[in-house]
Amino acid sequence: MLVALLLLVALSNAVRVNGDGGQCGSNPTLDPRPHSVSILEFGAVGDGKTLNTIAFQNAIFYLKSFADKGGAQLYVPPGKWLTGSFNLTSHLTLFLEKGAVLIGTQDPSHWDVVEPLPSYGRGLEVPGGRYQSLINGYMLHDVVVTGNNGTIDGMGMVWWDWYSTHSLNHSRPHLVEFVASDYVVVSNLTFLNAPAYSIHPVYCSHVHIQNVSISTPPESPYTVGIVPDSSDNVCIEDCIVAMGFDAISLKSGWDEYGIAYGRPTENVHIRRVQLHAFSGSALAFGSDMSGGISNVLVEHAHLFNSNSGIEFRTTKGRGGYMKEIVMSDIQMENVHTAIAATGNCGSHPDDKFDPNALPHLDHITLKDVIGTNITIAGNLAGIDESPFTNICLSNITLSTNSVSPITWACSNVSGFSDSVLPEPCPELGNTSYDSSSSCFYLLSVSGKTALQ
Ligand SMILES: *[C@@H]1O[C@H](CO)[C@@H](O)[C@H](O)[C@H]1NC(C)=O
Ligand SMILES: *[C@@H]1O[C@H](CO)[C@@H](O)[C@H](O)[C@H]1NC(C)=O
Ligand SMILES: *[C@@H]1O[C@H](CO)[C@@H](O)[C@H](O)[C@H]1NC(C)=O
Ligand SMILES: *[C@@H]1O[C@H](CO)[C@@H](O)[C@H](O)[C@H]1NC(C)=O
Ligand SMILES: *[C@@H]1O[C@H](CO)[C@@H](O)[C@H](O)[C@H]1NC(C)=O
Ligand SMILES: *[C@@H]1O[C@H](CO)[C@@H](O)[C@H](O)[C@H]1NC(C)=O
Ligand SMILES: *[C@@H]1O[C@H](CO)[C@@H](O)[C@H](O)[C@H]1NC(C)=O
Ligand SMILES: *[C@@H]1O[C@H](CO)[C@@H](O)[C@H](O)[C@H]1NC(C)=O
Ligand SMILES: CC(=O)N[C@H]1CO[C@H](CO)[C@@H](O)[C@@H]1O
Repeated sequence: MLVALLLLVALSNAVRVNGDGGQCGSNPTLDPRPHSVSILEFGAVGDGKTLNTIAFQNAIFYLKSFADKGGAQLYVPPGKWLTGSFNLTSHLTLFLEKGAVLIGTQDPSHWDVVEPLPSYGRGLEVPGGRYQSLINGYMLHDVVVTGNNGTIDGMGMVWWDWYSTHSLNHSRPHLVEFVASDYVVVSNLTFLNAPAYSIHPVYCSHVHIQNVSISTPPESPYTVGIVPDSSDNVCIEDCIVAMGFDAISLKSGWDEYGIAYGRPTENVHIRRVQLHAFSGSALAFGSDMSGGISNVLVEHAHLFNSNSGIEFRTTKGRGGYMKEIVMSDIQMENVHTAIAATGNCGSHPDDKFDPNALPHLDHITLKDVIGTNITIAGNLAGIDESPFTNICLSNITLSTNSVSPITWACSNVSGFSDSVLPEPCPELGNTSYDSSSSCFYLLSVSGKTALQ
């Protein structure tokens, strides 16, 4: 009897996101949900004018009852579906058909205000609460946001204006946010005009972001594409991201709040991505990294038309670490600074931060990189009391455009290099890379174990 009961419980928790969700080793196999309803059945009108928030909330409330029956799909047909923020539920697939555009309302009163994230202690831009994202998942399990190239358009223009004119009452919302959730898939969609971030998994495990296209205009202030934040087992693959600020940015909390929360971003695999970051970095680490960032593998990335290609940002007071990060097969074009690291970047949430909480940057490997039209090859500025260590560069050729007389600038860093052009600063040595055991360590990311 007891055994049968346990079995039933196990079955009813059947994971619909099968395979190794969050790992790039194999595709997540998405079993079709046994039930599907259309948003039309909840009175939604796709005319771009009718506000459909209640229809989405009601549909999802109804679909909650299928959570223990294998889950359900909410189908959104072609049309322009104006909505305010809504919450998803577990064992749900939100499917946007080709020609379906989910449009975020520009009326802030239709965006709920929620508590700040504990690892940040306050809103990022304005102290206190923050606007909830357009689409939210809170403590969910097995959720898929996908489609046949449907679109989620945040209509961020008004938010960018409010940000720039300091008229925001709360920090800007994101497009899709998952908090404390696992087995999450976001795929086959286009994301446009995010007010702030486009996809933000925070305190999540097993997140798979695949084949999405994300963009905001170059002038949009501090808009970011994908932000894995205090999350682990994350795979990002086959994505095209073009943003005003950073394309992909890994984070893990802010100063004393992030240190206290103590949840790192780790075991992240990023591959086959095209990243364009107008005023920020194509691939950024930090500056909010107080919970630590480690075990990250980036492969086959094309970084172009960006202010920086790869950038590590931190500052005193952050604590935490950025370590065991390997990037290989990187192609860069039209990038101002190819590789940047700074130990003096970013502000503090309040005056309660501990200035003696020093961040550590260690064991960063970058290899097989080719770049054209680069202005500065590397600008690495570590922290006096906590120098950046074991930066390993190998087989890197950056063609610089002679706009700047400086190709490398280094302080408070040390490392190794082999076959790097232009020749790096003496701090990075020119020892044979192969003979330096400090460049070798075991990296185990998403099913891949590699001696780097
Ligand atoms: C959505 O979830 C948040 C918790 O993340 C909650 O505060 C809010 O009330 C929920 N909104 C609705 C409409 O259920
Ligand atoms: C990527 O998504 C588009 C629709 O957005 C789809 O047509 C295409 O087959 C997808 N590619 C892969 C590899 O899944
Ligand atoms: C996906 O939709 C966007 C517009 O929302 C369009 O620009 C893009 O070409 C489409 N991609 C594919 C593969 O159909
Ligand atoms: C901020 O709040 C004030 C006072 O409630 C309101 O008049 C203003 O429209 C709000 N601004 C935004 C951008 O929501
Ligand atoms: C993306 O779309 C393609 C083509 O329809 C489909 O084969 C694939 O399973 C989808 N992938 C995901 C992760 O939804
Ligand atoms: C070189 O890159 C810069 C951006 O760093 C860009 O403004 C410029 O147009 C590029 N030059 C060429 C020839 O592509
Ligand atoms: C050096 O990197 C290039 C790609 O930038 C790659 O094609 C080549 O095979 C690498 N050489 C070695 C010796 O690994
Ligand atoms: C790098 O190598 C050159 C000669 O190959 C040598 O003169 C120079 O001192 C070396 N620099 C370092 C930092 O080892
Ligand atoms: C330990 C160390 O190398 N400290 C240096 C850090 O960078 C500053 C500015 O370049 C130098 O003045 C320190 O000597």
